[in-house]
Amino acid sequence: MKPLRFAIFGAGFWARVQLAAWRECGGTECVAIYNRSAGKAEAFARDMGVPAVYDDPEKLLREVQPDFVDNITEVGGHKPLSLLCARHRVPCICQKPMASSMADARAMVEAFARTKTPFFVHENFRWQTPLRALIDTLRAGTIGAPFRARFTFLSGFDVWANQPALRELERFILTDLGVHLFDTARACFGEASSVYCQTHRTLLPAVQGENVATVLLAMGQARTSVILEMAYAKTALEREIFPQTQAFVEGPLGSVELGADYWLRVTTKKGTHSRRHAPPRYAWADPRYDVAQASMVPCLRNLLGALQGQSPGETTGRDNLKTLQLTFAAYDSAARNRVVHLTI
Ligand code: 89V
Repeated sequence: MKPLRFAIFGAGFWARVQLAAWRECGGTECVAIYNRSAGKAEAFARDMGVPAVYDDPEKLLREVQPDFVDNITEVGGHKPLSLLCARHRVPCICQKPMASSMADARAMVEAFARTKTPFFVHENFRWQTPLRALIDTLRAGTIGAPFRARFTFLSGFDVWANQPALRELERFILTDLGVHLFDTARACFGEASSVYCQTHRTLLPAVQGENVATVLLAMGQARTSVILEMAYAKTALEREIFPQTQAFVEGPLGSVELGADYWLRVTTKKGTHSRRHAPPRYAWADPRYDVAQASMVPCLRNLLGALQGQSPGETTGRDNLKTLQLTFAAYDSAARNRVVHLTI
């Protein structure tokens, strides 16, 4: 099969590793880069071996006619650049979070639907090696229909060093990290029928948005009680394990624990079975972001299969509306200190 020719929008921290992950997958060729600052795009093209540089995205689409675009800009670029792709009928993968409001996200999904153009969201947590092992274990029914689950992501890691724009976001942890956990919980348990959330801002004035959030959801047919704990905070932690998620899921037939260092422990009446699900180590990945950056490879493989028409993509724009709906419902709940009910 001929490699798909694609263009990257955005030349920041994630764009560099994402291009390396595309090359790891094979089957594509990056033919152009757009960034609103031409200097940054030129440096990217030089360092990463990309042949064409643009500071005008429309000109790129007209001249290069890529098979698809990977939109790896900050959230402010997601809506205008995705809509531009839809207008040109160029399939697009948009970085998470898809949009900063539900109305924007719906407008984006509808624009691609109207033009019958594929649209996906790059949502990679559900592709992390240990989280995929957890999802597979739950889907296999090993512990029965779970009645309760807890996902924990607590870290003092300086995420702002590589992504300074995150400091200015009015809404921070639920849109940057929460979307990943909502999406993973959906992959594990199905759709949510209610959300309750509390947030804290403990890093003001350096970080504008909420950096601590606790969410309680009722999910799926079993109305599983799902607790999401997240913090980028100066909590004194005995052990920093960024960017690992820990989880504990209870069901009528047993429990599954995802602990530090990728250990999955499945306990049933037969006893406890422990297995380590470490991510592959890639030379191009920043070791401090190991499990997160390694997950881009299976995530992109899944989206590439969909772009080639070979298999369904898991994280379509339309599917991702449900992840965003939870995210915005959580903000709504936190603002009004009330449970928000959703129709599944
Ligand atoms: O994907 C992300 O949003 C990254 C993380 C380290 C959480 O994976 O910031």
